[in-house]
Amino acid sequence: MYVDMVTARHYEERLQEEYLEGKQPAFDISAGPIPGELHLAAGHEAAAAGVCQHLRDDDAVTATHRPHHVAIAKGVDLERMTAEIFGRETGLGKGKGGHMHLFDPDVNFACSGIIAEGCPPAAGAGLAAKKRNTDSVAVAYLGEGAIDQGAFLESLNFAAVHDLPVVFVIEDNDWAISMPKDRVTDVENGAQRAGGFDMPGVRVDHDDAVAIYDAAKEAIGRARDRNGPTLIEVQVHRRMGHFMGDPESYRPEEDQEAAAERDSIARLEADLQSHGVDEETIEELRDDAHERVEDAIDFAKDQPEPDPSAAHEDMFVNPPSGVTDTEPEYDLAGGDD
Ligand SMILES: Cc1ncc(C[n+]2csc(CCOP(=O)(O)OP(=O)(O)O)c2C)c(N)n1
Ligand SMILES: [Mg+2]
Repeated sequence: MYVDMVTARHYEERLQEEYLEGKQPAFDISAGPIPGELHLAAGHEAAAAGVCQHLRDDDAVTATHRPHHVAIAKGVDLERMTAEIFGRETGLGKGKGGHMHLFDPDVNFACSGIIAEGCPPAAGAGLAAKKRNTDSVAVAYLGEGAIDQGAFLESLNFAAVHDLPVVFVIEDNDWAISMPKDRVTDVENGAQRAGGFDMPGVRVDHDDAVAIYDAAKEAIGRARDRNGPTLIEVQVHRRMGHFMGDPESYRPEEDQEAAAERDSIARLEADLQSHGVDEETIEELRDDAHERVEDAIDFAKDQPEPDPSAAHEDMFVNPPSGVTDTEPEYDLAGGDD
């Protein structure tokens, strides 16, 4: 868990630096080595590491618009993921999806820029596992800002009614862009939503990786044993802006300071030390993680950009005529249309 967490933290800090290159002084979102929006997840690492530790490659995970920590913990190929974020041809989506649309079929990982969008596909993956009679499970991540979305509530219902092996994980960072949680919902915590669907709902109040690990162990075990879905809410902290370039003028300074103080990585380090892991070992793990991140960034920067002529490739199964010269791979309709 520690390795996943320090990898993810260093990754976000390095992307923050890379992203700003060329975008200033006037903020130009398309300039620099990382084009487009960028949502960083520093402060969310424990929610990824504690849950994904229990998962196998055949288990499915759908993450949010803030996906890197979860992708890292799920074992997504870091070099191809970074190439995707840098918009390069060898990226997971040939450089055309960007940081919010990372797909790695080798480890069954996907994410989306549409909030709560990962919930229905996770329920679908759970249904597929059930129909195929395997013991794989699916995990859907969402933010606390998405707990009133229809896609989430319908997926909870579907998973409950069909007893699907799905775990829903709400990352509660108190903010949905500039909107504080208590202005959009009256429930004290998102895990209460579970009651309406007669499924277990658990809240972990601190971004304590070990507590999250324990809660996830039970929920994922329940799903694997075919005992139905669980909803977990985890308190995390947004250490950075909603997206890169967010001036956070809406956010009280104390809130920012509190997020910086409650550091799940420092907490886990202290835990490791109290269990006899020495500082030298911790440093080694951290250095190796940092090196892996640097290698992935170097790799990405070396990769070619996609040829503009590829812009329309891979968009349609059966491209309308004139959209692309490439022959359709499939003929699902079995006819001309
Ligand atoms: C369906 C939908 N509505 C609105 C948006 C715009 N949007 C992007 S992120 C966001 C807030 C998300 O907050 P939360 O779910 O708490 O996740 P966080 O950003 O805090 O991780 C919104 C409203 C969107 N992407 N999708
Ligand atoms: Mg939020």
